Amino acid sequence: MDAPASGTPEEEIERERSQISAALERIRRAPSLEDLEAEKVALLGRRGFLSEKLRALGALPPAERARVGARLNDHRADIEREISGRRLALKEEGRERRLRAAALDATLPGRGRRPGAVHPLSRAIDDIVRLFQARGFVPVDGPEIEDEEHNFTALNIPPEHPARAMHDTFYLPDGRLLRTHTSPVQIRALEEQGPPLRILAVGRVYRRDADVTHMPMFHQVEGLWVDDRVTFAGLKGLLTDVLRAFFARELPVRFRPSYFPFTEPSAEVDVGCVFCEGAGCRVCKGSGWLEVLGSGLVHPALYRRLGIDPERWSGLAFGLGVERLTMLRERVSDIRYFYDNDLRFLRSPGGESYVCD
Ligand code: 2U9
Repeated sequence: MDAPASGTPEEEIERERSQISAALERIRRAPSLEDLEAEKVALLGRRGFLSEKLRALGALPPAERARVGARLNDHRADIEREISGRRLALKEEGRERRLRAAALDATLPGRGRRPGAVHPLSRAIDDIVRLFQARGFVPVDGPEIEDEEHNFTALNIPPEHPARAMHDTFYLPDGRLLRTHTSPVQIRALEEQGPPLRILAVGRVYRRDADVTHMPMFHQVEGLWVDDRVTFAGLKGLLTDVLRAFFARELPVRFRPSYFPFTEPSAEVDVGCVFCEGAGCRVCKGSGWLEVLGSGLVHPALYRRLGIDPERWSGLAFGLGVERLTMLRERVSDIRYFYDNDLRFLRSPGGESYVCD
């Protein structure tokens, strides 16, 4: 503010008016709330322009004091009105600036939320385990590094048996091996707890093999139910029910005679082709059937080796490859998709690019 005025009262009033109107103009143009606050302090603060003027009132004669006082009050009211108007305007400008900075186009389509999903193989394992648990089977674990005794010999696969070569085993330098099936888990359960038992061995197995339907590591589920009255008819009923529940369809199921060293009799289990409904297609090689399981009654030689009486106990056994069953259920054309970790596949395993035609 200018220095205290000297001159005629008219000149002084005129100077004061122009000072006030300059101040009001600064208020209207204040670029920020901080500048506005500084202006307020300079005009209305304890040592501000108006306070100095008011203090000077006391020195005036009473008649003039009232007049000048009234004028100063008018100035104060003008100043306060302009300040609160500018404050509102600045706040509104700030709000608009912030909104513009966070610009949101409400007409854009939503990005959506992509929740995680359980891997198709884990989903299949969960389903299979649940179905067998509902039928009294108890899941059991065992080592993935095995010895020849538990992986082969105890299963009636002696050293020179061609089945050993068929399994394409990974051997460790010390003669141990990566289990080629989950059967040794069940041998260990028979050794440790003996019959009666109803167990499910689920886990990774390893074979030197790799193409569109084979991986060097894959997952098996094997079941073993040993009791005093287990029958082949029971085996057929059990597996038929579980397969229909797994595929959620009343599929035709057939048991075809086969050979495994650890079961006698043995049967491979087929379901009506889920792709062509039995008419014959590329996947079922024109047969109308898909092989999904191996099964049989436990070979008496296994019991004898373990000191279990084959006259007293009978058992059913089965084995399945989780990847194969999942490929059929989800219509996946290449086993390697399960392990590529490509989110496009994982979000839609049966999606167009991955299905069998
Ligand atoms: C014990 C006794 C018997 C397990 C069985 C199969 C038939 C079978 C294959 C299916 C596809 C393996 O993953 S696959 O290549 N399995 O065909 N497995 S019976 O039999 C046993 C297991 C343990 C003590």
